[in-house]
Amino acid sequence: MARLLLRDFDIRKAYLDGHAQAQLVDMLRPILKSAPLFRPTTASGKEMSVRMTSAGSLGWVSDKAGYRYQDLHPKGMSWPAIPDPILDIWRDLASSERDPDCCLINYYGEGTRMGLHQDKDEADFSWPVLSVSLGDDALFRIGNTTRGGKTESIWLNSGDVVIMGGPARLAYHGIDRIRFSSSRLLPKGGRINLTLRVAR
Ligand code: MD3
Ligand code: FE
Repeated sequence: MARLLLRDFDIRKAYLDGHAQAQLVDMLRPILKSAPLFRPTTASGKEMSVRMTSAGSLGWVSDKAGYRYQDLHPKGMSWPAIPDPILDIWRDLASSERDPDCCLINYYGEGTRMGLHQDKDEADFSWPVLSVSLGDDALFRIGNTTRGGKTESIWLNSGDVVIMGGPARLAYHGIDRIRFSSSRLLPKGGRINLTLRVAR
């Protein structure tokens, strides 16, 4: 397992082996069944290309009323619990003090991207955010804590885990593109990204 530091982003290449990745995907199936993926709209009314849902006591939603964490899925059901093997990754790499209250699940189909943005909807930025990549390769772009300036890009592969703490926590970041069908982990292709967060 290689460890890479890029602008305070702590990247663990191949933290999860193939077996562990397949196990995580199996655990996500019932979650996606009880809390289906939805396509969020921005406050300006545009649909995002990524589809998402959450596990945990809180989930992230976005609609005409804005971005926020809330305790119910847009369709009204509670979010499913975060499976223990996912919490174990957080406890190993992010914090043994406190568990995350949100596991955001992003799904990238063919052609999906996520523009450069900051994650600022959480109450306390001193908690890190942890990301787990599953499925197709993704070109991840890292910027600065203010808009503009030079950026750096790195390919994230299935099984990679990234920890964003300290100065990286408020850095602009995004996904420029995925290499659709580059992985065989997900039968229909695409990429799942899990982000674990302390939202409140
Ligand atoms: C840096 N997700 O869900 S993961 C997001 O691959 C998000 O789905 C991307 O950006 C994805 O908000 C990137 C890496 C990541 C996640 C959260 C961060 C980087 C971050 C929070 C703060 C700083
Ligand atoms: Fe983000």
